[in-house]
Amino acid sequence: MECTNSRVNQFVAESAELLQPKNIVWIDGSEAQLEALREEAVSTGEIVRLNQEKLPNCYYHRTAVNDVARVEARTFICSGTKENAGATNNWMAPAEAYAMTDEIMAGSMQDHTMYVIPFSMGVVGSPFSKVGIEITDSIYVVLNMAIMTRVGEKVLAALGDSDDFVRGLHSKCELDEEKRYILQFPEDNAIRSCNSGYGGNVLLGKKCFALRIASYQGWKEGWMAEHMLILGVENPQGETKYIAAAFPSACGKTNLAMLIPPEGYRAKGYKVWTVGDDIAWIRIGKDGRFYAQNPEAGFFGVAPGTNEKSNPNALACTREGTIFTNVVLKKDGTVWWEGLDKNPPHGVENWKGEPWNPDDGSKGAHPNSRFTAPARNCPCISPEWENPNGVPLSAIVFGGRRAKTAPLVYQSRDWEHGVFVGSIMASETTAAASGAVGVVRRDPMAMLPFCGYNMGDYFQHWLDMGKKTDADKLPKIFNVNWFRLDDEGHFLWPGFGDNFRVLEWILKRCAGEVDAQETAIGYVPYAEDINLEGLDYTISEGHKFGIEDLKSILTVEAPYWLEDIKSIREFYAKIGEAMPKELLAEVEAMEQRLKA
Ligand code: OXD
Ligand code: MN
Repeated sequence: MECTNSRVNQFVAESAELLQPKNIVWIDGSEAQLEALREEAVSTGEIVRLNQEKLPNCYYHRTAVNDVARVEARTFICSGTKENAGATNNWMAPAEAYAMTDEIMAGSMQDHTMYVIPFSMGVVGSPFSKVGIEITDSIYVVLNMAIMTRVGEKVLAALGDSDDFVRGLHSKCELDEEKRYILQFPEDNAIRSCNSGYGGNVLLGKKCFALRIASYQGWKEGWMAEHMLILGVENPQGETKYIAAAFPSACGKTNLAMLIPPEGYRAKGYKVWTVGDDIAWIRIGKDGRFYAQNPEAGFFGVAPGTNEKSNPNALACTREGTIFTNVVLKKDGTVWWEGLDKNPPHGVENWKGEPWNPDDGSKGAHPNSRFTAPARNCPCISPEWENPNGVPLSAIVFGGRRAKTAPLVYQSRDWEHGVFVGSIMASETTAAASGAVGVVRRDPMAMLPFCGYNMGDYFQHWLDMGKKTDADKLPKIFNVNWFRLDDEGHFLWPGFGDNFRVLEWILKRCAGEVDAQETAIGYVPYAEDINLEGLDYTISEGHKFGIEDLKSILTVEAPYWLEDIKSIREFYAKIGEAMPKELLAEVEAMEQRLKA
């Protein structure tokens, strides 16, 4: 494969000079080349070929035991000044970061092949899309990138001789935790990742590029890169409305993206279409509306808890062409994880490769074990998911895990207030599960670990985006909370498919078809306006869900909110100087309304 882009060639040459690989292989995107790499990785044990009858074209991989998740403490934004990274990011001066990783990575590929992966985030050639070049010494990375992004020759063709590409450098080195670094250089369009082999740290197209670098690019170029799923709701008339939604990790984003509406709705002809499950790039279209595109081509989903009931669509995605990481490997060459079914296998190998039985008292699959599955496998993939112009958004939804504080759903008063609602997003840690009000972690727009610049500037960018178009073209902003608990810690709302009832209310609000009550925090539904037909949910023994329960989870609990305001102020204070004054004024205004 020939590359004529001199900047790409220069980046590859400089990388080779540093890494000293045995040889260099360019990924052309052909099935023949990928198949040869699978063969090679199977022969070295890097991946295991699974039962090709039951799981055609599926493979299995284990990461090192010390390398199973993203490492936020070792993730740095290396911008010119500390101020540009802001108080919520780790910062390292670029010169120091390059010198440090030069030393760590020098000669690290001496006995290895260096792979060069040209990849596109977004449909190749779309005006939304961006190109990256990832250099890596891992075939596992190559194979995952080939699922999660569009790779190969066609990407270089689309790039032409442009310099607008992200330079991504990954080397596994010794997988030494003390020398593990995930470095983003937003001002240089560059990423460096070393001493890890875990997806979130090494599939550089995902969090590193499509969120950290892209959020910075969006700020500079007038668009947005967000940690959001995108879904379409089709009504019985065949019209589809689109929603983008941001939730912190582990709040069921993939489940919501692939939701199946309750039976009664399906009978009438309602349907949910998945456009994306993790990342949305949002631009203002020619008509002034906000359009969202999923820059990825696959799903890097958490396996445990995924089953025929919780998410049959996700499960269906994994039946072909999928790579499983850190799950249980069964003797018949299939896989298992906690929550897949009620028949845990016996006498198998756990995620570490040790002999394992379900009564051992340990988990067979790592809680953060993953599947990497092609989006095209998804039974409900939207016919619009590869539309080069993205899909027009009716609503943006924020959400978190709050035991008491937030109601099931509320709508912001306007765009600016909606930005405020996103900025105060939070989730409670496990203490919430036992009914106590847990430890609150603020996670604005679910971007705390993924914003590539100063969070205060990021908020200002959101405010500015709202001024770039007419108010009636803007998506309406909502907040949901599927996780309200009673005093004994039972979930008061059924969640999963029944969340469709809330999406229906949201879209009715967008169309101006339903009234709402104005409260101190925003517009809350009248309980009668949320359709409960066919809802059958038992909250706890002898307690069936009814309209009174709905009313209770729609109430705004002023004391909890006043308590929350303290933590909001602390968080805003931490952001400091860059904090937009509009949002500071929103806190004051909300406090006044709560006290009134
Ligand atoms: C993810 C995350 O892996 O948000 O998507 O952590
Ligand atoms: Mn995510």
